[in-house]
Order: sequence, then C-alpha cells, then structure tokens
Amino acid sequence: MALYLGLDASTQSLTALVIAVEGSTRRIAFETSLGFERDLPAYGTRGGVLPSADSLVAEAPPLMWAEALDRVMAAVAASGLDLSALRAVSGSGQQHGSVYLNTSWAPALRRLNGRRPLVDQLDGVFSRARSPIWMDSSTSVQCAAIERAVGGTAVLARLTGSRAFERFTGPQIRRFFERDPDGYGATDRIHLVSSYLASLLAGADAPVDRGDGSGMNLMDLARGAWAPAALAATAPDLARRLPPVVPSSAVAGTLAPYWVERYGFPRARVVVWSGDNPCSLVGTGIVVPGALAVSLGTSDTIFGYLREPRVDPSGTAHVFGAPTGDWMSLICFKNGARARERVRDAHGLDWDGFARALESAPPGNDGAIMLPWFEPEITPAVLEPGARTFGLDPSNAAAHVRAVVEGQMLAMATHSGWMGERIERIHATGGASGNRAILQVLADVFGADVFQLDAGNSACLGAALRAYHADRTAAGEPIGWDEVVAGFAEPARASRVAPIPANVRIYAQKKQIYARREAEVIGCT
Ligand code: XUL
Repeated sequence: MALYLGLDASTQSLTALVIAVEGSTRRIAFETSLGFERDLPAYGTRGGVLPSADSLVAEAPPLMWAEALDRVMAAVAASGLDLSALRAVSGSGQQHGSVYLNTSWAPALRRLNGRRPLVDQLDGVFSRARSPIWMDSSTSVQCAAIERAVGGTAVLARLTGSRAFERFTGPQIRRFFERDPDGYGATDRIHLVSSYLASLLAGADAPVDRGDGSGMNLMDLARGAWAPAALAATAPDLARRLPPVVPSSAVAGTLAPYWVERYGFPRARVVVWSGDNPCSLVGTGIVVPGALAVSLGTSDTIFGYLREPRVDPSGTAHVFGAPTGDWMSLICFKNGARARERVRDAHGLDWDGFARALESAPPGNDGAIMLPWFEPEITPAVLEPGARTFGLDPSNAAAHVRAVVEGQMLAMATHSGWMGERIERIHATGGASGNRAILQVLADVFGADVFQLDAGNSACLGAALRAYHADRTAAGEPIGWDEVVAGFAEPARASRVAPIPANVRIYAQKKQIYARREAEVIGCT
C-alpha cells in the first residue's frame, strides 16, 4: 500500500487528506482540518483574514500558515497511519496570495531544526509581515497601470490568461513596491501561498507551478514561463525575486530533515503545490477534453478543461495552467444559490416544490426569459442588479422557477462558448447538484451527460492525487490521469442525467435568443 498526502491551505483553514492506493483498491485513509480563527486565535484573524480599517484590503499573517502546517503535519504523524508508506506530499493553496521574504529566508530554510517549533525558526524572515490575499481589491490603480504598460487589457489577457484583476499577484506586488519601496527593496523572494508552504516542507526554495503561476498576471500562459513584458510592467528587478515556473508534476525535493526528526516522516517526495482551482479540477475528475465541472453553490462556478491556451474575449473568465499540462478555465457566476432561493421564496415553495414546479413548466418556457441578476453579476459584468424578465406571466410560479434555472444554464453555455470545446460530460457538485430537475436543464442546455459528484474537499483531494501522479512519473512508472482519479473523483454511473434530444434542439435556439437579450440589456445598463 502507498500513501499520498494532500494539504489544502484555504482562506479559513488548513486541511490534510491522505489517500491509500493498493492496485485498484483506493480509499481516503485520514483527514483532518485546522481552522485559523478557532485553532490559532493568537493571530487575531476573522476566518483567516486580518481585520483592516480599509474595506478594500484583505491580508493574512504568513507565519500563521507556517504554524498551521506544523500542527497539521503533527496530526498526520499522530494519526496511526504507517508513515513509512508515505511516498509523496503535495498541496493546494488559495490562489493569488503572496509572501515576501528577505535574505535570511534561504539560510533559515536550510537550517530548520527538528527540536524547535517551525515558527520560532522563521523569526525575521519576512520583509512584509502581512500577506495580501485573494479577497483584496485595493489595486485598481495598479491594474490600470499594468494594462497600459503592456499595451492594453486584451494584450495582458492574451499573454497571461486574464486581464488585470485586483486580487492577482502582479498588481499586489506593484502596490507593495509603490507604497513601501524600502520593503520591496529588502525583499529577496516573493512566493505564492502554495510555493511558500512547499518550501517549508522541502526545506528549500520551491518553484511556482504553472497552474498557480497563471493567477498572477505575470506568466506567459502558453509558454508556462515568466513573461518579461508583464514583469517589467509590474515592478523593477522582479525576475530575480520570483522562483522559477515549472510544470505542476515537478518534484521540489523531499521532506526536509525537520519533518523527519520532529514527527518521524520518511523522506517522501515533495511535489510542487498548485492553486486551489487547478487542484479542484483534478479533484472533480476533469482530466480529459470535453469534460466540465459545474459547482452549483452560493456562486455557480465552471471548471473547464482546455486543450489550447485560449482566453475569454469578454475578459470575465480566467485561464490557468491545468495540472495535466493542458489548461483550464474558471468562470464564476455570482447569482447562484441566492437567485434560486429568491425565486423559491417569492413563490412560497420549498426545494421539493421548486423541483416539481420546474418539471411542470415546458422546456423552453414558451419563450419566456429571465436574466437572473438579482445581485451584481461577474459573468457577464453587471454592476446594477435587478433580474430582467421577458414574456413571463407574473402569477405563474412554475414559469418563474423554470426561467431562473434556464437563465442560469443558458448563461453558463453562452459564456463558456469561447472555450471552443465540445462538452460531452459534466460533473455537477455543490448544494443544488442534488436536484435532478435542475441537472436535467443543465444536460439539455449543454447537450451533454451530467453526473452527480460528491466532491467533498476537491482541492485537497486534487492535491493528494497530484502527489500520486507525480510520484509515479518520478519513479519511472507513469500512469494516466484517468487511472489517477479512478475510484476517487469518479461519479457513480447511476447518477447520470442524459440530455433529451428534443429539449437539446429547443435550447440550441433559445441560447441564441438569450445571448441577444443579454447583449441588448448590457448595452443599455
Ligand atoms: C480564484 C480565486 C479564489 C481563490 C481562493 O481566482 O480568487 O478561488 O483561489 O479560493
């Protein structure tokens, strides 16, 4: 039996998940989680984020992440698992967050001593005590300056996979340089959350993987290497401060003597960490062309597998490197669960009643349309909220229920069209994926099979699966991604919802009408 450890440093917590693989027998052998606010109160965070007087600023203490790593590794060691079977470790980090380190970082890593807690040995290594994280939106000025310097929004999007976004690392680095040039000057290394924690595991500076690297507005998406024009547009002398970019299956080293001496870990391979979204792509089993994961949660999110480094011409979606060596899209629709709830509540229904109402209205809804923007929307960009309806009878509850679900699914199909992939299979996760009436609309709009997937912590599972894949490759016994995810991120066949051909034809037409309506309304907002 071989064990693989995945770690997930998310905004609020650090989770560890160990998978056991023995031939075709696969299981999750251990899982544990530490909440930053609850378990590490001394750092004073609320849900992992430091309080700030400026509502646009969101930061977290990088030392807290190190302490959490130490504690979670201690819990894995105390789990009763046979640690000698541990072959490899990898991880998933909240994307975009950055850690700023001075010249004492590299020697401190080399000297880590198993007799003293990790945090005691990181005293003085940070050139910035607070790390900006993905919830920060304080860098609009820097975003505009970077886009101007590279030749415009579309140029930056084509080069790096995304236009400039406030939370992306490049704009954050530029703001740090502008506001604290001395702090920037004292910075010898800038890590992502992912590469920082991988460095602590390996006891040496770890590279950035091309999945997380593409969330920075700094990496050439097609080449998987730093983009000199983006670096020059961001801050001076940036290249020497960044670790190299490597494929997501690269091995950064082995567990440092610290982990061996302190907790009895073997010198297992440390596989480079990636971002939570690339890890989730693997953890939801999206490892082949034509596959898409749709998470129906507070927001509705699409993870799509891309064979080519295409970008979204509208600039709302992101394209990241995928752990498979290909690419992935991340498309977020803010009006997810809450929009469905608004309609459900407005008509006095519970979820069963909502499903029955949905089924009782005809597919296509006799031409009625809802643009479901109850709140400001990300995709497409709508700042002024307000659902718009066309041809809907106000007293017809079933038509409203069908209209909100159709509107959401038609928006997903419309705004994923740029991916240029023929979608054959969708893995549905999140709260509303338990509702098969909703999944039927999804299947009919995309003309694809939909499967229900109980994803659990897909980012953490994805990290463990990446460790498994990279370990086998490094050992000279490479295995395919299909085999990696089998038994772990594979939906049950019985959960399949097949598209109904007559409905697929209805929605092929309605998609065009929906796109026209949307364009008209956006044109006049
Ligand atoms: C993606 C994003 C978040 C973070 C934190 O662009 O900002 O999903 O990765 O989860």
